[in-house]
Amino acid sequence: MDMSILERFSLEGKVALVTGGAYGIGFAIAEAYAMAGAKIAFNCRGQEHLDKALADYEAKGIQAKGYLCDVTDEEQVQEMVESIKKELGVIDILVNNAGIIKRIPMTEMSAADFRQVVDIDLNAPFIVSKAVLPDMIEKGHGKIINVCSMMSELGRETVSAYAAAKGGLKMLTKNICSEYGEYNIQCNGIGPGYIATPQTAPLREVQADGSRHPFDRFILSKTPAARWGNPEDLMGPAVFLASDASDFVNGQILYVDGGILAYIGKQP
Ligand code: NAP
Ligand code: GCO
Repeated sequence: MDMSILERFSLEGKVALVTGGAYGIGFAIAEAYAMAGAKIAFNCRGQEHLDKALADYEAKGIQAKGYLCDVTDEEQVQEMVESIKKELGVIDILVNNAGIIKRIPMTEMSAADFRQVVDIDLNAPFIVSKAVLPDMIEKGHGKIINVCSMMSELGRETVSAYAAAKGGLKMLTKNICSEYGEYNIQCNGIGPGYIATPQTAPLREVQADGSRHPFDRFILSKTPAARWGNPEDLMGPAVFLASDASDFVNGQILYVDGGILAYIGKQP
């Protein structure tokens, strides 16, 4: 009997690694994967973040495995992947979610700052993908989801390093698709719009006079949905990209942006 349509979205028996899954978008994606039946592994750099995340997953009934691992460090990544293999099994689903942003005008940005953003947001997805691909090839299937951005398509002031990294991540996604699609490995991107997480908190800060941050107002004028996204808005699209339902989807970036990329913006 053919798989039912809902079974196509099941992640039962799968092992998922979500990098940077301690909070924010990564936490929501990992939670969704657990709800769909997957075993969850996540990592971050801060012990405090790790401890709080384990408690937060536990509070949702999720027995996640957490690892202290800087995704830019190839040795730490290899060790983490080996530990996950021993404790949970071979990684079936990788979400390259860990990321940072530095909002600095390019002419004022140091080369070191530029490099750090590119290192975490682009080099690290290469490092972690390279660590999980051999087992995916041997197993005959795998899902890699790269967390891209509006800045994979558009620029804006002060985010030169981030946009360069996320633009590169879009092309790394297409290249992993091209190089490993024949092994039944699908590599797609998910492109969140403006999502309310700690990373965007400075852009939503309430002003001294109680008014909305100018950037907050700007984003609401540019979003047909007239709201910021929440990490929960990414849960369904992320499950789709990790499941059998997307086995013939490869090299695509699925934008979850409330319509920003389609819209010129509300007339002032
Ligand atoms: P966030 O709230 O700042 O969380 C980032 C996570 O990544 C944290 O768990 C952080 O934990 C971890 N991390 C950062 N650098 C790391 C490293 N070198 N090694 C391991 N873990 C690291 O960010 P977010 O808003 O959830 O964003 C998650 C991803 O979505 C990022 O790639 C971001 O670029 C992308 N994105 C965000 C938005 C948005 O509007 N929020 C929109 C589009 C795309 P530690 O600091 O403890 O390591
Ligand atoms: C910014 C924001 C954005 C979001 C996201 C949009 O400063 O413009 O941080 O970059 O994080 O990437 O998709």
